[in-house]
Amino acid sequence: MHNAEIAQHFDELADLLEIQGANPFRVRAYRNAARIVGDLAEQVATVVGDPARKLDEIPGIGADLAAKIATLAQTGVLPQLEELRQQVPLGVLQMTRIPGLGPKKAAALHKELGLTTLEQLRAACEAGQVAALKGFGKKTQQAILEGLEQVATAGQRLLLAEVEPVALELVAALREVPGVGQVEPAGSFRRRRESVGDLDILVTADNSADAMQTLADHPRVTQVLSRGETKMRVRLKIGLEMDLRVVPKESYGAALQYFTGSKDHNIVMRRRAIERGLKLNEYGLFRDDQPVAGETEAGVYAALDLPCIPPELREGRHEFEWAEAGRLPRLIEPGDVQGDLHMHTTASDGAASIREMAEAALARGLKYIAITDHSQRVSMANGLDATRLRAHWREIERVRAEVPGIEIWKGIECDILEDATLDLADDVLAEADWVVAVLHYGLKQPREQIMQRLRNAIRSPHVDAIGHLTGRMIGRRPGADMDVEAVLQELAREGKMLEINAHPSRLDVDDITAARAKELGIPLVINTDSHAVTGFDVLQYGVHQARRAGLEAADVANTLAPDAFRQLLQRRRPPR
Ligand code: DGT
Ligand code: CA
Ligand code: CA
Repeated sequence: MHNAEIAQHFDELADLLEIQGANPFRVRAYRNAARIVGDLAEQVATVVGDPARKLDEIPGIGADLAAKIATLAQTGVLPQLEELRQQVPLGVLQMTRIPGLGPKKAAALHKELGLTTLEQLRAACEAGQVAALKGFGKKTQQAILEGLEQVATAGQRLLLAEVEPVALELVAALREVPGVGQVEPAGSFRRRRESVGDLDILVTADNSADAMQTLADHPRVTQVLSRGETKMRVRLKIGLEMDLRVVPKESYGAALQYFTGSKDHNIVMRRRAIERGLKLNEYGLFRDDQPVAGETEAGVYAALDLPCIPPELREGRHEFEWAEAGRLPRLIEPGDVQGDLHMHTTASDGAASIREMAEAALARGLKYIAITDHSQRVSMANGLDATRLRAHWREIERVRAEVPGIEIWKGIECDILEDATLDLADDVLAEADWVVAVLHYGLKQPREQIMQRLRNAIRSPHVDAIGHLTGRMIGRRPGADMDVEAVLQELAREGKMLEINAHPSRLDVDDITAARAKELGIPLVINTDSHAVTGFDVLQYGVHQARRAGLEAADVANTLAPDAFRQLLQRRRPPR
């Protein structure tokens, strides 16, 4: 069982417990467990199977959690979860997936109105029963109706990071099949979109039967939905469907190009072919039925007078215009990043000490980090008040001597409060090396209030950057309502930086906003928001998002060496 699946089990456990009104600390413990396991690079199931290893050696995993993980990995089930599933109707759990409807509200709907399915919920909304409930009202009822619509049409997209381990495993299995040549994931997965609607894998083989049989028999596959000569569709255990396409070697490049998409990108490709008297399809590029290109993807692009456009840019946005002008960006790569400016320690809700985080960052080749624990408002995460923060910073100064080779900056993730003030006083913030300001609470405030909060934060002389701007959770919760363009204008005017939070369920800001920020000359910073030493692994997802935005290393401030970054920061800071 993969980490992502184990994490899903713990998340469901937390949801179900919360619906039942369990102790919030217990609920939180499982949410943390889900995050810790989900963030791990190493597969915990492997550790379970290794007699020389112990699960509770992994930071953040205690004895109780270790036992549960072992049970899950060995038996595939968690008895406690099975029991809770019996007690809470599935429909009530599904209600918690509706944007704006958390476990508490879902529990109320169940308890007060006896609702057990989404259908019943819709009917109750339409009958006005939900609006009449205490704590709901007309607005909430309308929001639920819209949310129901969203859930129905959204299908089941999974996060890229959830799909990735399974995709790589399937690719590896297919590569083992005799007679199979190339194996490559295509579609949104290859374009590194933040979520994947279905997985597309392409293989070359003279004979498709063995590859198809391997997939049909694979433990990650639950059901074969259809099977033809060259195409097979299966359902994966993680709850996603997958297309396997088998193509001959001479069509590989054309097929890879075609099935990588996006559709919008391919429309332009086909038009370019027609303009040149050619025909482009998944079999190749043809002139009067004679192949002109098709074996390699680069060959297809070259025949259409284009450089091979990186998959992350193939969204039919600016990539052709850039390619035509010879201005395709040299996209940033994970190895370009030298610093990480958003992370937590045991001082707030992280699992590792300052020293452990610094050593882990150093081991990954980083040259500087900012420790940014939570500020006091986030009491659930043990946020720091001025006194604790100053003590924490003194501790950072002490640890600096213990971990040479990496700069450790005194930072803070400072909440922008609901009343648009900052969570810590100016004299405290003034002592920080790095302040990242964020919205955590009141994300549903009206747009004007959200804008007021952001404007105040950006205008504070002590704030260096805005972190996870919108507060969205991909597929689970929309971000705060804001005028993104006005926020960017404000950032540009005030000379502040903007974070691309690399956590796979945040990826905030998204690619479109990051691209616009680049146009406005706003320096971006890609941060992992690590809560454990393994949290650094998500950096790649932030880099993918940056690549989709067309960013080069020069657009991302934390690709700078420590001195250069510090200078940039000083230059941009207003006199205090
Ligand atoms: P997804 O699965 O929603 O995350 O997004 P994609 O881009 O992987 O979309 P998918 O799986 O429907 O199709 C894979 C690629 O196949 C798509 O990016 C472009 C290519 N394609 C080209 N023409 C068509 C078409 O007419 N229909 C479909 N379904 N795909 C097409
Ligand atoms: Ca797809
Ligand atoms: Ca597909």
